Amino acid sequence: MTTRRLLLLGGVCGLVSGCGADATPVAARVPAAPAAPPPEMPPAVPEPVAAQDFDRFVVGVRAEARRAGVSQATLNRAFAGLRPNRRVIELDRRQADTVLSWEEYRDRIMLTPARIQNGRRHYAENAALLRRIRAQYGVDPQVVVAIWGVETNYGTNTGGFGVIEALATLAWEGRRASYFRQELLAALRILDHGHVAPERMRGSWAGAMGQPQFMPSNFERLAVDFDGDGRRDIWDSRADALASIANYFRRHGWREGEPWGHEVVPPPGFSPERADTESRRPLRDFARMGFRRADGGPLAPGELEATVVLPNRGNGQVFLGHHNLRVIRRYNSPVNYGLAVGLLSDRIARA
Ligand SMILES: [Ca+2]
Repeated sequence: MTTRRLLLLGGVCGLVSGCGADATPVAARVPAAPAAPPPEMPPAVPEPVAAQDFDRFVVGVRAEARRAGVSQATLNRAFAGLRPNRRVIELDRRQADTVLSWEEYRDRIMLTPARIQNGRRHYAENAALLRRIRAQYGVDPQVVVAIWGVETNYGTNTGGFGVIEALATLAWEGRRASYFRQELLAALRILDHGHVAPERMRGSWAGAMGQPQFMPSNFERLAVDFDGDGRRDIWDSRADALASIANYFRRHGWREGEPWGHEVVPPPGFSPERADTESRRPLRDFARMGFRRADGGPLAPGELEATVVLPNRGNGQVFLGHHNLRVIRRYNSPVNYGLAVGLLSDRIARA
C-alpha cells in the first residue's frame, strides 16, 4: 500500500457519467474537446492529453483484461462512459506537498479526541466480532480498530472516487502508469468475480478501496469473506472489512500479545542526531542504558527486541519500537503513521 495518499484526501465524487458501451472504432473518432474542468479545479493544472489517447488506452486495457479472463459484460459495465478524472491527476501531482510536523500529524490528524472516542466505542460495540477475528487470525483487536479508524474513520469515509475511473486515470496519465495498470486489471478481476457492484466499488483517488483501503492487488491476496456470504465485501460488510485487516497483519507476521512499542525517556546525554535507530537489542539492554518508560512504568527487562524510533520532523518524543511496529508499517510505511497507529491502538484499548 505504499503509494497511497495521506489520509482524508478523498471525498470528491468524481464519476463522470456517460452512457452506453463504447462501440465506435477508435480510428473513426473525431478528437473531442477537453472536458470542462470541474469547479474545484485551479486553473494551473495543465490540460490532459487529448481524449482519443485515453480511448486508445482503454482499448488496450480491455484487450489485456479479456486475455486474463475478464468477461465482456464486466468490461462493458466498468468502462461505460468512463473518462479520465482530472481531480485524480491533480491530487497525484500534489501528493508530496503535505508536510506536517509529527506533533501536528499526531494531534490534528491521527489522535484527535473524536477518533479516540469513536475507536473506544467501536471497540466495545464490536467486541464479539473482534473476539472471533482474534481467535482466527491471532491479531490484537485494538490495532485492527486503529487501522480502521485512521484509514476511513471507522468506515465512514471510504473515498468518493470510482475505483476503475481513478485507476484508469492514473494508469493512463500517471507517473507510475505500469503499477496502476496492474492495479486496474486486478480491480476488473474483482468486479468480474462479483465481490462488489461497479457503482459500489468506491475508494480513494489512488484506488485504495473500501473500509480498509486495500489496493486491488492487496484485496486479491488478503481480503477475506468473514461473514460467509461468498463475497469478500470490504465496502459494506464490517465483518469482512475488519477480518481483512486482521488477515493483512497475520500475513505480515503480527505477534499476538506483544506490544508495538512505548514512548520512553532516554538517558541523559542521549542525542537524537547521533542515535542508533538501526540496531535491535533486547529491552534489558535499554533498561541498563537508562531508558525509562515515559508513562512511568518500568521498562520490561526482557529479551523482547527493540530499536530506537524517532518520529520524522518531531520535537523530542523518543520511542522504543518492537517487531509489531514494523508490521504496522507494512500497511503504510511512514514511521509517523506506524507510531500514530500504535498510540491510537493503546488509547482504544485503555478504557
Ligand atoms: Ca462476505
